Amino acid sequence: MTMKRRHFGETAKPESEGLMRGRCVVHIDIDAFFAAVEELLNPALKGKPVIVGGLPHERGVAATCNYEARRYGIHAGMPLRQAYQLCPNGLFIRGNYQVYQAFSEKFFRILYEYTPDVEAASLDEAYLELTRCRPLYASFSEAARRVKGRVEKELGLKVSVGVGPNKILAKLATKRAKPAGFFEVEPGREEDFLRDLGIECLPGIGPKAQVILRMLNIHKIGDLWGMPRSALRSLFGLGGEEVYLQSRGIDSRPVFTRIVPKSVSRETTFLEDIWDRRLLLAHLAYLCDRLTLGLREEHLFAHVIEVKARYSDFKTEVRRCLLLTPLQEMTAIYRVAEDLFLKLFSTSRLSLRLVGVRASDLVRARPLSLFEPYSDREERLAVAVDRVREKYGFGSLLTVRERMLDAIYEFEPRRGFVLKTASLTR
Ligand code: TTP
Ligand code: MG
Repeated sequence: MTMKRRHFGETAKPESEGLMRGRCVVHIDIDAFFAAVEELLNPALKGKPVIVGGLPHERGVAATCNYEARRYGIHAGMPLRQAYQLCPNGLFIRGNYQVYQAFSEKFFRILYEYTPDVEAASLDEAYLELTRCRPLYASFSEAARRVKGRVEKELGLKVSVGVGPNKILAKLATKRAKPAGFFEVEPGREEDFLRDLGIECLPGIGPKAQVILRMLNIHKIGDLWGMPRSALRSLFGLGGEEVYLQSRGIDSRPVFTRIVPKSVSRETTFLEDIWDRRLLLAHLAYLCDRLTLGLREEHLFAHVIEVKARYSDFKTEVRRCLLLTPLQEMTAIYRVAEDLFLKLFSTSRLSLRLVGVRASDLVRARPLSLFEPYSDREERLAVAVDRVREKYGFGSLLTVRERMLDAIYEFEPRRGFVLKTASLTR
């Protein structure tokens, strides 16, 4: 990273070169996150295949698994039953989202000590832009290695780190580094790095695009370079443009700090299909409660509320409602969700296997309405509820409707109900 001294008479380079030297983006991702936390909490699991997401004969899918389990072909998103067939000796764990979240918060606190430019890509994954902090670091790679060391020491979890001049290259470097490794794409080495990577590594190439490209005998990123931009465009539309740029390691996206998420959602599959309307509404109310907690934590208000129902025949239906005044409070959102749900359910002749609620078109602040009298009563109530829950746990304050779930689920005053997909019970 040190700048080479230039002698007089050498071809002049722009004076600003020192300032303009490229970006440095670090991508960091915890290895087998949920499973690694479980191993840390219970060392007896170490060295054995661990699958998080539910018990072997439960419905639902694996949220993740450790690398030992991956050797059996298990991966995130695989139905638990299938995972069990592949690895009957695997240790299946429901998981605990709140614990993972606590680890995630600690993870991000460490990252912010190195730069304010941190983008949370998910609970266990982040981009750090070090470019602005150049004066603080003699070497970016050194700084990135220090971040890795700190996180591993303080969290007790292994992480993989990739360094590059932009987000796509940093992310691909992390992929190369997994598990527990460090990989830097040095300036000028981009082509060498990309050439032999499989096309499936590019985020713009999904399973369908892969099939098409493989039929054209294109398997590696280097093979894509021979395809004209127009050919990619006619094959994949606008996505083709993305692929054209990604395959060349071109990516001008900034690292977004505290971006507004596209949506926040909560859903659950039931232990058994449910027909009882009151019980279904109890689930819906509980999910709305969890959802609005998420919205408040992020200071978000939703312009769109969506309710999803999956019937016993797996058919899935969604109803949405557009709100002129965005909402955040539990009671208000539940009212909308209940209305949407009843419209769906009233025409159904089947019982349900899943219900979910999603808030989207999110904004950070509620615009003041000119037409409605301003009242912050519900907001103040929500703040009071949060305060009680902070002290006594989420389960300490629930509506009567929500408490109907007592009949079905384990109840923990701290966490609330332990729903079916416990690791995703947020
Ligand atoms: P990932 O970082 O994609 O996966 P991972 O950390 O388990 O494994 P690795 O990064 O080493 O490949 O996701 C982080 C966590 O998010 C993961 O531990 C569990 C959760 N998750 C789900 O709940 N459902 C999913 O489909 C995926 C992919 C992840
Ligand atoms: Mg991870």
